[in-house]
Amino acid sequence: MPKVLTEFRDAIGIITLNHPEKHNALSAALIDDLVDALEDLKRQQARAAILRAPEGAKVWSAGHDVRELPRTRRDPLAYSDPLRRAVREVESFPAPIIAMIEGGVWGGACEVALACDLLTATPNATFAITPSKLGVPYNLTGILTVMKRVNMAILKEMFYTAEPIDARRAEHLGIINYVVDAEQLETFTWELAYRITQNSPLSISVIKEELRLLAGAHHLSALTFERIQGLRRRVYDSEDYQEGINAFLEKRKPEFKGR
Ligand code: LCV
Repeated sequence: MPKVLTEFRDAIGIITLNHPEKHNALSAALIDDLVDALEDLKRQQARAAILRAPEGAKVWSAGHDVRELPRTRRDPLAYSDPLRRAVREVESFPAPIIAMIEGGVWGGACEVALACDLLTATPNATFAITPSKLGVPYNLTGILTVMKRVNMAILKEMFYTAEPIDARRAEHLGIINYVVDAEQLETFTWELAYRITQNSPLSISVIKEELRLLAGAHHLSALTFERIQGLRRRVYDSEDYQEGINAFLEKRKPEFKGR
């Protein structure tokens, strides 16, 4: 059973995350299907795409599949990690992607949603950035993705508390574009996508790529990069990293010791 469903009409692609048993956790298999769906829409020259969960979803996506996080002192968010691949594919897709959010968006799924070009959401949607809850040392490009959308004061609150913020607050803060009642969300989002498809796809795709390049233009020396990687390694090599994952799998609150 594919873990994402794809539709295409009027030059708009609709990708629906479709693994409800695991709350659309971003497993390697789901990400493979997501990337295939984006490739397919690229071939069909989609002028806009909508990334959504099934109607009425209580959870848009539960984030990285915690069961797939490495336990063997390996970087959990390395370049080849499926989550990293998904974010790169979303950001480099040659047309605008609108994340249409119902329900909770957790962890790495928050990064995928915020990597999209626009976000629409129902009032009950929530957004939580959760690495500190699991003991995961988020990676530089992942932090950069969310930094592009969330101002530093709010981003620090989201990273440090790992608590969800609701769609109204996110809209007020400019993190998402529109909050729309559930009954109108699909039509509203479709019409937004349709208006985009009536403009020049060539102009829009080059502007999207320029914005991606300019927003990502941060100089980091090799020394700084290696220093950060060393700091991150101390975290994913730590007992706390193991404790965070064990606590999740054992459905209990983690007890972090700072070592
Ligand atoms: C695997 C899951 C998951 C899941 N993975 O239903 O950003 S980082 O660095 O943190 C990154 C590493 C990351 O994205 O980490 C994941 C962050 N995600 C979260 O913290 C959300 C974890 N999930 C939850 O808090 C709850 O599952 C929610 C609130 C999403 C739904 O709660 P609910 O009570 O409705 P369950 O918790 O009972 O989950 C149903 C099944 O889905 C699995 C969960 O283990 C359970 O499986 P079993 O039925 O086998 O016990 N599941 C949920 N999230 N991210 N598996």
